[in-house]
Amino acid sequence: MKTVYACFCTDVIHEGHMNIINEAKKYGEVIVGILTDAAMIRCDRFPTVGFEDRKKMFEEISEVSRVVVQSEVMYDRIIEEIRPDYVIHGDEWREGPKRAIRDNVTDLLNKYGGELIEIPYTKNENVRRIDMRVREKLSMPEYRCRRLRRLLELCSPVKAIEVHNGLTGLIAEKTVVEHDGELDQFDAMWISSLCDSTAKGKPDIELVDMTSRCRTIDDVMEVTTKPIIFDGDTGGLTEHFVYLVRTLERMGVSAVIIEDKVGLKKNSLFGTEVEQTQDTIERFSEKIRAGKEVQLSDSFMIIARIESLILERGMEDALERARAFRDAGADGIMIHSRRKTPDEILEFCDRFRSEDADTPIVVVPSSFNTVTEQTLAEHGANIVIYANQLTRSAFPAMEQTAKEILIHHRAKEVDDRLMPIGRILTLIDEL
Ligand code: SPV
Ligand code: MG
Repeated sequence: MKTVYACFCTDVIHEGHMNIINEAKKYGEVIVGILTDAAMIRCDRFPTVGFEDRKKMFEEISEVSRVVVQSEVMYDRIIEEIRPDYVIHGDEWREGPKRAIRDNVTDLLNKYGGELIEIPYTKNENVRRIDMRVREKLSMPEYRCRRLRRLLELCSPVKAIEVHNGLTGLIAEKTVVEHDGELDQFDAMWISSLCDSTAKGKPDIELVDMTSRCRTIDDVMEVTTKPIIFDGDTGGLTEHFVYLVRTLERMGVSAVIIEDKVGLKKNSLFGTEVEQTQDTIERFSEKIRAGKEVQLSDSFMIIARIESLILERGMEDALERARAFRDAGADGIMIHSRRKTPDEILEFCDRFRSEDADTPIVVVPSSFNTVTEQTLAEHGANIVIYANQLTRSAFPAMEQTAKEILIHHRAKEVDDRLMPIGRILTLIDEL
């Protein structure tokens, strides 16, 4: 009996999947592979159904003789293990980043004379609706909020990118790349105070009020499913911060990061060039404690951001604060630096990790941007935030276009650089 292998990355079995299984059956014994959660988030999206239940779903199909676990997006290991006569897949992977998986499978099959069977992807209203439902579920507050904690278990590190409106949210949500034979995408979104303020033409001094910042969160949430980490600046007065915690939890935000500064907050990347005051350990710990006390769910995270290195108060001060804020209940520590090299960040991570193996560490490599995610993770960082790069790339492009239109008194000269009208009209999916 010949064997046919089909890997599925789905929470629901619909007619498209059954079509693949029925077709596979014509060629031999059907072996189904189920992607693990960690592989699924690289290749497609977060599962809404647990791994065991996804596996069971396929075990219950009589046409399937065996269900196996595929723990990597690429097929090398699984093909070596089961050496199927055929691999079957829908033809949608001929386009876009998933083409890399197809190339990987054909290379592997060619080595021993295995064959690829491709069948037309089932595209109809019913399948589209089912897909939309899964996405909507992922965007619901309780599902979205708790996924950051799950990501911390699955990814090393979790990668978040700055978003400040629906459009940047869509970029964070949908950008998938193939590189070096692997697929990758961002895991989470960062709603930066700097970029949210800049998008509104305002300075980053806690001038944009929380109502307006929550409006930004809502715009992002409307069109995305990935977890959100909110830049809560100083958190304001403790008496106000507790209300913010409740609001963010209700909205489905996964974490708020608050920084240990008081008074008129200025952006950290100014460092000591402007006057900035660090809060006392006691008072900031009290703010964290108050936030944790009002929090209702188990999932929401309050992360304490330490500004000692930014304000040149030294490593010992940073570490003392990390211990104190963790003991006050902080669910994670963000350590920031504006040095060009990552040395002090890595030293902090090493020293904090040597005494605390678990508390998540968050880093923002804006200035020390030569360091890779892998190095940061090796030193114990759990979340890496790309805090402002979307805004900083969009602004010069827009400014250049505005200048050239003024110079040429027409738009023809800029046209080659622009997204085609056809693409912008179809960029946003309709319901
Ligand atoms: C932000 O993105 O608003 C931040 C990070 O707080 S930083 O600008 O580096 O201070
Ligand atoms: Mg900020």
